[in-house]
Amino acid sequence: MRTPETAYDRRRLRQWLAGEARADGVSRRDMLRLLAAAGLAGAAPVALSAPAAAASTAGGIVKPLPADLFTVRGTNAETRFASLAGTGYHTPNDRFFVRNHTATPVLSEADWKLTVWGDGLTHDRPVEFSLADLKNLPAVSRSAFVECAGNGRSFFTSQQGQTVSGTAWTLGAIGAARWRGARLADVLKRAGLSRRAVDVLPRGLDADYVTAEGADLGRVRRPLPLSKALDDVLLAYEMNGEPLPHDHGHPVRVLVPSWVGIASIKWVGDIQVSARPLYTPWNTDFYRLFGDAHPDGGSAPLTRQTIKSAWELDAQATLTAGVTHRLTGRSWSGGGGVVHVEVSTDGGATWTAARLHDAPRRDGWVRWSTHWRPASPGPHTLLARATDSTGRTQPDATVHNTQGYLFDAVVRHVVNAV
Ligand SMILES: Nc1nc2c(c(=O)[nH]1)N[C@H]1C(S)=C(S)[C@@H](COP(=O)(O)O)O[C@H]1N2
Ligand SMILES: [Mo]
Repeated sequence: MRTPETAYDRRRLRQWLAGEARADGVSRRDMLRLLAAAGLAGAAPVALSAPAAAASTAGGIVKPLPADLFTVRGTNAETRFASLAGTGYHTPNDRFFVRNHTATPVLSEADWKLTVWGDGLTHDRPVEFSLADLKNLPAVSRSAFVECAGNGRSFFTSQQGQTVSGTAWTLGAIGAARWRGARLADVLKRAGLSRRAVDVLPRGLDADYVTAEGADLGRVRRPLPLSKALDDVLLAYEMNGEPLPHDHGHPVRVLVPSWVGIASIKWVGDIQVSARPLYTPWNTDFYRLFGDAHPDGGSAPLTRQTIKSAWELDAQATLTAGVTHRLTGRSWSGGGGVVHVEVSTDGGATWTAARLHDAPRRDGWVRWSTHWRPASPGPHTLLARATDSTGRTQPDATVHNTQGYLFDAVVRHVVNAV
């Protein structure tokens, strides 16, 4: 599949080979592996300096994480899907999942500023924006989900018997919110965007990310191609009508609709605008597909999210047999709005259409419901399978990748009738 990002990535890598790209905090080995995968090799790449060591920080989420709303996983908190039943279209801020590489920094609006800098600006001179400056630009509201690329990762193991690395999310590493903020395009234009600009690199103000092996990868940052940066990306300062909460990037985060969550950098403090392609560990070693079914050096950097469905029920939920229940759930896709959802209550032997409660929405999910009367006590397997506006339907199994990204298969949700 030759997506625009694939072609763009090959061009970037060629430029790195020619010494025209920058790779900060990326090992030479990773760059060489990517070059091999893209079928580019030959010239000797420039030497890279070794990353400096730093102490790792303890995880910390500011908002309360009651057990009926969240499952805590390391420095992260997964939304319990059962807690979304009846909450409306947007995920309330108090139950929106949190994915932190390190810990939530508590930043003040008054002290915050955004620095836009780099050789992709016309004057190559840093330009600063206060929160008031951002609010003086035209405000845009948009409804979009943020979903971790690893959402559903645990099912590679529990359903497919495969080993993957990373946080063992079930399906709750997603939330949909109404975001309000300035267009990144307006900020870049105001800063003086040059025609030479190719990459935009937002960077968080949270602490350096130190891997389990002790490598300091620097602050969380991932390059965005200029084409996406100028398209539909926001610098959001409101979430569901409230100032952005601390855990979700207060006072300002990047919001990249339909793309993997890592693109939506929280607590953004500076944005490098570059005339040369940029690499960070977040578009080299992470957020590509590696494994037997993928090119040796990995796929192109991940962009759009995949397609999924979830029941608003706990795993192993208990339901009364012989009684009709109204069951609810949600389905979503990064490829387009969800147009159809089928459900099965007998492990996949028979399927019926679920009733959809929302029109198909790009960058969003649809709520759905079905009625079911468990005829007999005992375990039953519920399945839900979505189809999006591009015609894509959830498969029975997901092709394995070592880091467990983009799980899209139908999940087998076991409940117990009593
Ligand atoms: N600065 C910063 N931005 C970040 C992260 C982070 O750890 N630090 N995590 C990313 C990842 S992997 C995801 S999935 C989303 C999660 O957003 P949320 O915590 O608001 O749900 O934020 C992204 N932005
Ligand atoms: Mo993520």
